[in-house]
Amino acid sequence: MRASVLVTRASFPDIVARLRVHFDVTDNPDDTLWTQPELIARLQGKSAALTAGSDRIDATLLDACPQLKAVCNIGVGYNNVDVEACTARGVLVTNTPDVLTDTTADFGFALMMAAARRVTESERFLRRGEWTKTGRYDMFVGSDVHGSTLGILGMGRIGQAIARRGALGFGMRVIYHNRSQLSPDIEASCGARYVDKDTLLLEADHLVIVVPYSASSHHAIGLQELRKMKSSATLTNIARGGVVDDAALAEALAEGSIAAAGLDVFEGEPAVNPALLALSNVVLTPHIGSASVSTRRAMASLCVDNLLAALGLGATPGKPPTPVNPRVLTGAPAAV
Ligand code: 8YV
Repeated sequence: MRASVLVTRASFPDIVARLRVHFDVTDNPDDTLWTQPELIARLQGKSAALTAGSDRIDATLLDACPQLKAVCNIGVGYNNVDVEACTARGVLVTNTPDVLTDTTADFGFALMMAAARRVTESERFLRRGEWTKTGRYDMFVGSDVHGSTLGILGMGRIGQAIARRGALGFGMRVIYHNRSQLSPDIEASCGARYVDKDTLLLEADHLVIVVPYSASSHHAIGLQELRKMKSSATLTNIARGGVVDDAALAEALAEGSIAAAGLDVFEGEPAVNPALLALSNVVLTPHIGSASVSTRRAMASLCVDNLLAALGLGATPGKPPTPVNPRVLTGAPAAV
C-alpha cells in the first residue's frame, strides 16, 4: 500500500507532483488556512507532512497523529515546530536552510534602504498628488546607507550575507552581536566586528535583526533598547515577529527615538499592530523575505527532497539533506 502524505499549504504543482509518483498526496491548492483541529483531522493516516510557518506542530498534534514520521517545514526558521516534542516521539523535522540565504539578505537590504531613504513614504506622497513643487532642499531627506555603521543582531548565514553586502558593496563599518562570537576567519570574510549588545544599539546607524525566534530572543528589542539607539537610526526586522516588541517599536518611531523602520515580520501576523499601520516612517511588507521565484522553488524542492529521504526514497534514502533533529535518524538517545 502506498503511504499518504499531506501538503498543508499551496505550492508549485510540478514540485508537489514529485510526491505523487510515490505517495497518495492530500494538498491544499486553494491555500485555505486550516485550524489546528482541521490540520489534525487531515493528518490522520499520513506518514509525513510538508508544513509551513503557519502550521503549529506541537505535542497535542503529535499525540493525535501517532503514525507521523516526518515534519518537513518550508523555511529556514522552524519556531512553529516543537522540535523537542518531535524528537521525543521519533518524528524527524527538516527545514530549508542555505537556498534562501542570499535572497533573504537582498530583501533585508532592500527594506533597510527603503526605510533609510524614505522610499515608500515619498512614493505615497507622489501618488496622493502632493508633489506640486520640484526640488525643495529638504524634501524627504533621509540617512545615508553607504559609509554608515551597519549593526546586525544574529550572525548566522543570513546575517553574514547582509554583512558582506554592507562591507563590500556599500563601504559600511559592520558590527554584530550574536550568542557566540564568530571565528576570526568568518569575521574577516564578512568584514564584521563583534560587539556587546549595548554597543550595537548605541553605534548602529542601521540595525538589522536576523536572530531566530525563541523564548530567549522574545522581545530582545523593546523600548529600553530602542531608546539607546541614535535618533537618526533605522531598524529592520526580517527575522520573526516577537523578537521586536511591535508596540514598543511604534512608540519609539512616534516619539522619534529612532528615525524609521522596515518590517517584514510581525507579532501575531498576518495581523499588524494598528499603531504601526498609522505611522509613515515604517516600511511594511507581508513576510516576503525569501519570495523570489527561484528561491521559493528551491525551498519547495529541498522540502520534497527531505520528505522523500525521510520515507526512504529519493536520491539519498534515509538521509534527508537538511535535518533539524538528526538524532532521530541515528536513534541516538536524547540529551538530558
Ligand atoms: C518563510 C521564513 O518560511 O525561511 C523562513 O524562516 O521566514 C520564510 O522563508 C516563507 O516565507 C514561507 O512561509
